[in-house]
Amino acid sequence: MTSYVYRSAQSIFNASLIVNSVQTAGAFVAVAATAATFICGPTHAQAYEPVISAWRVNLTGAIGFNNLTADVQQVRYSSTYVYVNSSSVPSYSIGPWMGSPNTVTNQNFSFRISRTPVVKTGTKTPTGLGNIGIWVNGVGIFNYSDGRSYNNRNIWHNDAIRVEGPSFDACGGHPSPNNQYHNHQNAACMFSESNQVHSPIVGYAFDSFPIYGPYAYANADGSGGIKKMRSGYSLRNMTTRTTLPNGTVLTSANYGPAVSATYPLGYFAEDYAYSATNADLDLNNVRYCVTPEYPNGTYAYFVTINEPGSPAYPYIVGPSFHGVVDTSNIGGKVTVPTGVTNYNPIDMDSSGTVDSADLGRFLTQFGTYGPGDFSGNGIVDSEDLGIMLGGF
Ligand SMILES: [Ca+2]
Ligand SMILES: [Ca+2]
Repeated sequence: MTSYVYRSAQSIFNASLIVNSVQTAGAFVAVAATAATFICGPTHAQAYEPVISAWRVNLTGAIGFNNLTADVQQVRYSSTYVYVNSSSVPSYSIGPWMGSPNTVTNQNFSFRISRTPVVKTGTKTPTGLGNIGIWVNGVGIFNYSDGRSYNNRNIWHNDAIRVEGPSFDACGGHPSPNNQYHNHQNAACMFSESNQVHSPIVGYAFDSFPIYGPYAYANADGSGGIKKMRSGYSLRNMTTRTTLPNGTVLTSANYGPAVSATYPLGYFAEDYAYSATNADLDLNNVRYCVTPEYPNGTYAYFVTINEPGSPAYPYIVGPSFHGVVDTSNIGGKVTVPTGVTNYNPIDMDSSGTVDSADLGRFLTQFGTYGPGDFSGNGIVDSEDLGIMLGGF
């Protein structure tokens, strides 16, 4: 049986040398699927943990905006951390950014994500300015804020989606003053959303908990089909800004502007109030639940939307982190220690070689989104098969 598998894989490999059209690659899948059915017995090697395999490593030399190297350049891991190097430039087309004087440059980021995230007890840590996490393609995630507040009093905080929204491109991103491309909301071009299947892991926050796209299992135990995760926040019913969402009555010096065409409801984060009624997620856009990648359950953030193209506050992560934040990620220049192991996305079962067992895992993802999307176009397809076969 083993030798049969070997020959099957070898014949697929040989065939790949002869033809490489997409149409023919489709035929490969049929052949490869046949091969996969002959793989017998359990594979002893384990799939990578999602925190290692979720990243979109650039295996094709893909370039993004201004010919900059795109996506994640390298993923390495130790027993405690996963280290991610990226440019913060996606491989999909970005821009223009109306009215923005900034451009996009390679940020040469180095971040680390813990393999064992820890829940923060007591008062949670607010998400700050700058990166609060990273998408799986290495692009930085910012929180709801644009860093400004009404009259600089740090009471009524501008909502970046409302205030900076005109400078966002069609992918919901724009560059910061230091020319870092980032999103305050769903990275709409990173993959195709489907309301029929559980969304993939789209990033990790700097407390090392995963971030999922908008659609998840209806119930936290994995039952009930698929539904869009509902934020608990909604706009407050008010015409003046004299109280905070928790009911605190402000002194007049700390009033915000009355609701108007210039300052419509939603202009400030404090225009929203949280209610657990009908919400799927907690104050920080988190719930503990079963996901495809974490069948035993995990705390997870969800990108929240009203509908595609319409983000819902608090959008991604926050206003505070659920877990203990790794402050070493501030600035994005984490030093990678010696003795770390390089992650090879094609060796899907982490056995050390690319072989038929990897092909079997790959085929289970075909036509979906997952770690087998080596090309980074959002779907596991024949191009990815070619990349895998090239590594045999
Ligand atoms: Ca392998
Ligand atoms: Ca692909």
